[in-house]
Amino acid sequence: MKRPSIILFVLALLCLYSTNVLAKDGYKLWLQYEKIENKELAESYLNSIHQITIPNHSATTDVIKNELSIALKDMLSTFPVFTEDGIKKNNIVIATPESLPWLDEFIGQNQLDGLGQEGFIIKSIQYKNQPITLITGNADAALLYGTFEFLKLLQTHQSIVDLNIVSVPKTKIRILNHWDNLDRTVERGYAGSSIWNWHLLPDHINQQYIDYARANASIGINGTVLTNVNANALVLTAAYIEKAAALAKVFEPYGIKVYLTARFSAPMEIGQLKTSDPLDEEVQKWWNDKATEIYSYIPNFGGFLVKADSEGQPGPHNYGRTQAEGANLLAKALKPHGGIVMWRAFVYSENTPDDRAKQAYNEFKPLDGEFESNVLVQVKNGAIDFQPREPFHPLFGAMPKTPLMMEFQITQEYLGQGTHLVYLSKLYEEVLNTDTYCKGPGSTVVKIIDGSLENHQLSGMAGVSNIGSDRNWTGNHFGQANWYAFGKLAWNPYASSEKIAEDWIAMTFSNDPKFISTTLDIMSKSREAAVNYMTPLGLHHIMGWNHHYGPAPWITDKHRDDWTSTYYHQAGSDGIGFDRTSSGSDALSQYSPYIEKQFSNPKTCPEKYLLWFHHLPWAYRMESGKTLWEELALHYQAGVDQTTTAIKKWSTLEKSIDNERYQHILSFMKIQEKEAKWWRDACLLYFQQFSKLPLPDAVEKPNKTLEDFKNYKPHFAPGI
Ligand code: BDP
Repeated sequence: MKRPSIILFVLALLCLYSTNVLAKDGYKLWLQYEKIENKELAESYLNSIHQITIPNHSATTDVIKNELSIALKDMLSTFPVFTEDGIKKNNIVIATPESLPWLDEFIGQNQLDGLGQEGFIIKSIQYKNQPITLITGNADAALLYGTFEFLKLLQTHQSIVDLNIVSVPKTKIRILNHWDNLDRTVERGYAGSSIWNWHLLPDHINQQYIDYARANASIGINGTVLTNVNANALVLTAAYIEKAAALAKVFEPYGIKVYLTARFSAPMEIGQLKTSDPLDEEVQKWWNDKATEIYSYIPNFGGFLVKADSEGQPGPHNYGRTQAEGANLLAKALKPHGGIVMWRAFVYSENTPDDRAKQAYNEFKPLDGEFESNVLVQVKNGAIDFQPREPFHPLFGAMPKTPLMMEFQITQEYLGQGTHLVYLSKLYEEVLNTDTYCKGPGSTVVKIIDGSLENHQLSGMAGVSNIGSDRNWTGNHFGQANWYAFGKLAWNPYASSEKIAEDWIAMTFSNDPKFISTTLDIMSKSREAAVNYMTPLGLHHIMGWNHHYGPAPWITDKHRDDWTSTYYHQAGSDGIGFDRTSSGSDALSQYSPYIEKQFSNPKTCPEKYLLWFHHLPWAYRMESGKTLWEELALHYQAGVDQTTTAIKKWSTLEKSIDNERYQHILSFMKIQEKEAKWWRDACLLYFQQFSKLPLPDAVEKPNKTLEDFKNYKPHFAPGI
C-alpha cells in the first residue's frame, strides 16, 4: 500500500474502532452519548452551550469536566470551552452557592437548604440580560448529579430552554451490594467474574472501576459494598483494607463510598481472640480498633453490611445475644468515625420449626427501639427470598422506631438468571407502592423506606448487584436496565417504572419513537410474563436445587425442609398452596389487621398471592369462573405466549439498532422462550400427578415426560 492509502486505512480503522465497534457491545451502558444526527436539534443545543463556567476546583469538578467533554464530543462533535469565571451569553454555569454571590436573585435560601448535600437545581435564568443555564447544589457531588441530569436531557433529545428542574434524593443510602468473593467468583452472579481484581489491587486501577463509578454516579448511587454477605474475614486484614482503599479513592470524586461486609467471627478468625461475643470487652475493643484502622486507610469509609445467624453465618446467637446486641457492637465502633451498620433481617434457622416467612419478624420486631442510631435494618423485599413475586415483608410497618432499608435483588437469581429479559423495576414498584396499613391507609412501603412515615433521618435502598466482568457488564443487555432502574428508584422511589424505562431505552439504544414504544412494551410486560411461566398465583421457591436454575417442584427430603420445593407448594391430591392463615402457619397475623382480614379470605385475597397464603382444592373456583387447576395451567401458558410475542415484537426492530446488540438480545430471548416452556411443562406435569386433571385445550401439550425433566441435571450452572 502507498503511504496516503495506509494512513487513510488506519484512520478508517480508528474511526470504526472508536465509534462503532466499542460503542455497540454494551460497554458504554446508558452513557452511549450517541451522535445527534438531527441538525436542527444539535444546532439548538450548541447555541446554548457556548462556554461552561465551573469556578469550583476539586476532583469532582474534574470528573464533571471530563464527562462533559466525552459527552459533548460524542453527541455534538464539539470540545467544550471551560472557564473558571466570566459568564457569557448562552453559558452553562455549574457551581455551588459559595462561588455565585448573585445566586439569591434567582434561588432562595430555603430552596437551597432543601437540597441537602446531594440535591440539585437546573434552571434557565437571565443573568445580566444573558440567557444562562445554571446547575447548582450545595456540594460538588450534587453538581455532578445535576450534570448527568443535564446530559440526559441531551441524550433523550429534550429541550434545554426554560429549564426548572429540582431534584433531591428521597433516600440517603443508595447502594449496590456486590456478592463478590475475594477469589473473584460471584455468588448468584451471571455476568462473568467479579470486576474487583483483588490480586492486582491496590497497584493496578482498571478502567472498568472508573467507568463503574461514572455509571453509578449518573444514576445517583452513592455507595457500594464490595464483598459478599457470606463474608470472608480476610477483607478486614490490612492487606485487603489497602486494596479496598484504592477503590475508595477512585470512587470518592463520584460521590461513592465504599462499605465492606463484616464477618461476625472476625475477632476470632483474624484477631486470635477466644470469642466473638458482642458483650465481651476484648471483642468490643477489637472492633473499635479495627474501625480506627479502616478509617486510617479509608477516611470516607461508609461502614459495614452484616449477614448474621443465617445460612451458616456466625452471629450473636452463637453467644445467646440478640441481633440488636450484635449490630450495636459494630455500630458503636463505627459511630465516632461517622460510619453506619446495615444489619440484615434475613435471619432464619432450620432449627426453628416455624414457617420461614415468619422468622425474621419474630426475631426483629421485639427489638424495635434497641438499635443504635447508626444502624439500619436491611429487609429483603420478600420474607422468603427475592421470588418473582412475594407479598411485602411483614417487617415493613412493624418496626416504627427503627429505620428499615429495602434490599432488592438486581441479579436475577430467581428470575431467569443470565438470559431472561425481565424488567425488574415493575417488581420494585409493586412492592414500594403496596399499602401496609400499619398506620391506616396510605402507609405504603415507600414511605417506610424513605423515612417519611416515622420521620427517620437515616434511610436507604440496597440492590444486590448484577454486575460482572462481561463486556456488557450484566450479561444480558436488559440487565443494564435493572441496574439503571434500581439507581433511579433509590433516588426517587416514587418514580414511574415506565418513564425510567423510556429514558433508559433512548439513552442506551435509540430515540426512534417506534423503537422506544415497542421496547417499552416488551419490558413492561416482562415481569408478569416471568411470574406466569415460573410461579403464578402465589407459588414460590420451586426452582432447581442450590443453583436455583430452572424448575424443580419435586425437590424434597433435603437436610433442610425450608430449602425444598414441596415445603412451599404443599401440592397433594387435596390441593395446592401454603396455608398461612390462622388455620396454618398464621403468618398473616404479622400483617396489619386490615391486610390480615383481606388476605385471610381466599375470596378477597388478591389472586396473585392466593397460593402464598392459602391451600386450596384443585377444583376451587377462581374469579374467572374457571377452576384453580385450569387457571394455573393457563397462567403457565400465558407466560410462554408472552415470551413468544416479545420475540415477534423485537424482530420488528432489527433495522433500528446495531446488529451486534440486536442479535445478542434476540438469542437470549429465544433461550428465555425455550426455558419458559421448560418451566410450564415441568411444573404442569408435576402438579398434574396430584390434580389428576387434563390440561385445558389452550395449553400446549408437553413433548417430554416428568421423568425426563426430573432426570435433567444442568451441570455447572453459574452463580453458586
Ligand atoms: C439467597 C441466596 C444465597 C444468599 C442469601 C442471602 O440463594 O446465595 O447468600 O440469599 O441473601 O437468595 O444471604
